[in-house]
Order: sequence, then structure tokens, then C-alpha cells
Amino acid sequence: QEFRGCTIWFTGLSGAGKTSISFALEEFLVSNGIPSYGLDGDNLRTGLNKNLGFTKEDREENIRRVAEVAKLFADAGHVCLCSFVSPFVEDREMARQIHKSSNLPFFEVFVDTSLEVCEKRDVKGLYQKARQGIIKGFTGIDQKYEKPEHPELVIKTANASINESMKLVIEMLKENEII
Ligand code: GGZ
Repeated sequence: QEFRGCTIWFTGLSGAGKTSISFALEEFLVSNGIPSYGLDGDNLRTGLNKNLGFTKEDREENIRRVAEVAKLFADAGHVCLCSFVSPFVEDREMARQIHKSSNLPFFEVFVDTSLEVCEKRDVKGLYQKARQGIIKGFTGIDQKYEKPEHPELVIKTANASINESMKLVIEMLKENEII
């Protein structure tokens, strides 16, 4: 079986389902012999990016470093799954450009879950804290989220299972002859 390295960039609000879809996908790909690795806030912001917060400048630097790391994984033949809120169009464009300049395929996937649904889920209680003003600069509450204008894929998670969402990404990879 032939496959090419690439980066799949999941963007969306906190709690949209980016990491859940990415975990399921990583398991699917690896169990089918396709090397894959997931990057997210949990493994980047605790290490490489632990000096960064959530200001516009810090988010930009977060995305820049993540994109450079993702590029290396993709170049090594992995399907690199990046799950970051990445709320700003220009930062996501930078991530795309970093891949383009090395001729590596880059797919932007908008995990389109409304603020209402994310806030209702509030898995980590962060929205409540943001509403109370305990967390400042929270995306969707007191910092903006700029929706992607031309993403390669949009996933509406409100009525879809993780498995159904994952299948949409797999279809995209097949159509683009990645897998
Ligand atoms: C947004 C925040 C914030 C603020 C902490 N704004 O659901 P989570 O918890 O696990 O995902 C969110 C994560 C966002 O980190 P990213 O590296 O993805 O952000 S960015 O791409 O914008 O650099 C959330 C938690 O960290 N979190 N504070 N103020 N999300």
C-alpha cells in the first residue's frame, strides 16, 4: 500500500471535537499500517510551547512552531494530525504556507461546532470559567474565532458520531490519493 506524508489541520472552538476525531483517525491509520501522529495543546503546550499563553502573539507563535513540527512529520512520511483552536485566518495561512513551501500536502478541516453546543458540552468547565471572568481571552467568549473561508473539509459534529466524522476525513485522504 502506498501513502504520502501530509498534514491535516483541524481548527475549531474548544470542545468542538478536534482531538476526539484526530485520536480516532490516528488509531484507524496506524492499525492500517499508515504512520500517523497527533499533535495538540496537550502534548505541545506542556513541552515545546510551554512558555506560550493565549494572546494573539502567543497563539501565532504556537501555530508557527506546531506547523514547523508537523512539516517534519509529513516530510518523514507521516499523516500528521494537528488539533488546535487556531482561531486566526492569518496563522492558519502561515501553517499552510510552511507546508506549501516544502511541497507537502496540507488539508484544513473546519470542525464546525457552534459555540452553543461547545458551551453546553463544557467538558473541562472552561466556558463557565470564561463566563465568570476567571479565564480571560477565551476563544468564542472574549476573543474571536475567524471561520475558515476555504477549508478542504467542513465537519458538522452536532449530529454526527466521531466515527462518521472520521470517515469524512478518510474519504478526503482517499480522494487526494494520500491513502
Ligand atoms: C482557548 C484555551 C484558552 C483560551 C486554555 N482560549 O478544550 P481544550 O482547552 O483542551 O482546548 C483549548 C486549548 C487551546 O489551545 P490551542 O493550542 O489549541 O490554542 S491556539 O491554537 O489558539 O494557540 C482549551 C485550552 O487550551 N484553553 N485557555 N484562552 N482555549
